[in-house]
Amino acid sequence: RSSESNSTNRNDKEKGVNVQVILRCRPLSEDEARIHTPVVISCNENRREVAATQSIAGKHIDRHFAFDKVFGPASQQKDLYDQAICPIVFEVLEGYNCTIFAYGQTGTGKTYTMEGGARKKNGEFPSDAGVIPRAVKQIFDILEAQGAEYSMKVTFLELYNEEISDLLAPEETIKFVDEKSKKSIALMEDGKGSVFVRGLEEEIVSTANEIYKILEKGSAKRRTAETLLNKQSSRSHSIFSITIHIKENTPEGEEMIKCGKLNLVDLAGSENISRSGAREGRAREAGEINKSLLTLGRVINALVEHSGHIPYRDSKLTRLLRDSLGGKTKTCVIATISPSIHCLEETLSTLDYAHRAKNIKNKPEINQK
Ligand code: ADP
Ligand code: ZZD
Repeated sequence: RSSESNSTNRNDKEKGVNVQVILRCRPLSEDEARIHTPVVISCNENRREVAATQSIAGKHIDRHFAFDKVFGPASQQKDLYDQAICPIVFEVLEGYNCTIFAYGQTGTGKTYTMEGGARKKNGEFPSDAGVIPRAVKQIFDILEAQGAEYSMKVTFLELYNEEISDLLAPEETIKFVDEKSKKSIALMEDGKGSVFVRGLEEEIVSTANEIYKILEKGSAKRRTAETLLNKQSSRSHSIFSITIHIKENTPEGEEMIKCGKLNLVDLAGSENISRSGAREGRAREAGEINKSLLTLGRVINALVEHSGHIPYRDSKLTRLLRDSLGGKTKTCVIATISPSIHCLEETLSTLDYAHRAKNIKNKPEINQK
């Protein structure tokens, strides 16, 4: 196994590995089903294909897309986790940095996929729990089973209108943090091309329950800020990160520290960021242009077209997640869509976007000391 993973590592380093793109289509809601909303999406999970088809008034749409994995409307949270996310968590515990993005139109299931159903009062793990709580659970289960010596810290931030707020900052201070104000959180460059958030609260954790409590605190804070400041949650990005240091002894008896980081990113709704930019005018007038999301698209384009200049520096999101886009992090995008005819235009835009992201290559490296 070790020689196999060594040769894989060599390949990863030289040729790079593609961003993995997963497509998930939600079911029709009860209301949509009741009024017999036409379905225009069909998913073939075995062939890993999605088709968008519509035929009205002599206008035919019939487009097919292939992805690394496809999850249809009947897919369960556990299926997606076990098949697509579980292997990524193993890689984090081997010392890789990994990022999982959820991308899609508002209402297609980004939050359902990343967070899932609410925590149960009786402490039971909800069957509709999403990627974040499942990843947390798996990380602790594995570390406990290995009897590993480890330390862990988490951060949770929100990006809204190019302002970072710290969802873990102590009570009341829904600090607005931008480079101008003094005690603010600021994006800083570390001199090696990496960016970090100065002043961001890092919580040291040692149990899954502690993380769940932190998530609860962070979510509550997000909701309060939303109400107080009249934010539209569909326009904010959230990034929850877990960093794990694991102490290991080599067969030679030397001590070694492996460090892995998992970034879980729930992006703002992709509506208004159409590929052609055609609707940019109208959206811009409405003040709805999301600079970070727009820049993310431009970075992806620049990376896949191998244009010399990659505009990472044009937004906070792309500065923060630079390493996930053409860098040393392993990246996975979960694109979410609706099956409804009413969403077809946005769905096609999401499918195009996600399909393009498949061509990004990263060069993952293990962090080892
Ligand atoms: P978004 O975060 O993209 O705006 P949500 O996660 O809020 O979307 O999902 C919108 C609605 O659809 C929610 O009521 C959610 O519970 C439901 N939903 C989304 N995806 C699924 C799914 N795969 N299975 C069942 N219900 C889903
Ligand atoms: N989507 C749910 C939160 C909501 O909007 O209420 S589910 C998981 C990841 C990130 C943030 C919150 C959660 C969530 C949760 C629910 C209730 C209180 C705190 C956190 C969750 C769900 C299952 C297990 C752990 C955490």
